Amino acid sequence: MTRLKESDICTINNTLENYNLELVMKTGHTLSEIAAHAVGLSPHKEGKVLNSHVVGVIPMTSGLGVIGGFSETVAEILSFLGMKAFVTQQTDVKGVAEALDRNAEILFMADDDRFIGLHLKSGYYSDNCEATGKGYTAALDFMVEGLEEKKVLIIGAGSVGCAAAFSVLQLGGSVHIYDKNLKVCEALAAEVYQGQGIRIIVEEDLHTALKSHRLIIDACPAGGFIKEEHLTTESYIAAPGVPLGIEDEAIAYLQPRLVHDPLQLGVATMLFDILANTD
Ligand code: 2YJ
Repeated sequence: MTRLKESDICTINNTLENYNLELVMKTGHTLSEIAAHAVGLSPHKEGKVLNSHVVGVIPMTSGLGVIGGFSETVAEILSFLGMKAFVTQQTDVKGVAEALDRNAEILFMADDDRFIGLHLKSGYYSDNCEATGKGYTAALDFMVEGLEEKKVLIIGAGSVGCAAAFSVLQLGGSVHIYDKNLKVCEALAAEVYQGQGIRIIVEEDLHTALKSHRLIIDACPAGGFIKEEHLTTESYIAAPGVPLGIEDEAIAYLQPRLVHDPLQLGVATMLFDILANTD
């Protein structure tokens, strides 16, 4: 899993409004609407669950430690979505206690392996990888006016890619998946077949797969492997992977049909996942 760097997230705070407008231009929907759709709420119903909650974001020092601006950026995204969000002064367990003392109803916290949002009263929690997979699938669904009966190439069969695969299936699309580790693709295909009786296609050659798909979810941490030769005016890419998997020369060409950010859509979907599953 990619560890975000300060440079990946340092501009988010000042660009949330612009990013929201960019999403509206590309998908027809706001950040809130995409996140709501990701968790199964119909478009424009997001206001129904969007009551302002007190959310504490707690910096975690374990492992590789605090990422400069990470907690602050998560809190900014949550505030942008209407929450009363704050970052605790204290870190780790002291930070949890501080958040409780300050009447937080929801906690957000991340170490090197997991990033969760926890609703204290119900015990319900949302995982960032799962939410990110759902959020980007919802963005792609809006970009192409529905994934039903459309085939989607998912690159990367980690937690984000697998969550995206289940979401694509739920929206009626068919899944083609590529991962340099063939075994993880085969494990996902077996799980889907056992659970749903649906066959997903495991792609064995990345170049061939890229050439033959127009709808792509790039959920892998490799940069720059999608080239202009793989793209047409019909290409749409939802790219949660950091760094972006598209080479610099191809980004301008694809820009109107590309959704990519390091944190916003994942955090927004975590929040809506919590709001949709708790009172
Ligand atoms: O509290 C802090 O500042 C740090 N402990 C944050 C660590 C953030 N975690 C990561 O970057 C993980 N690799 C997970 C990121 C998930 C983004 N999709």
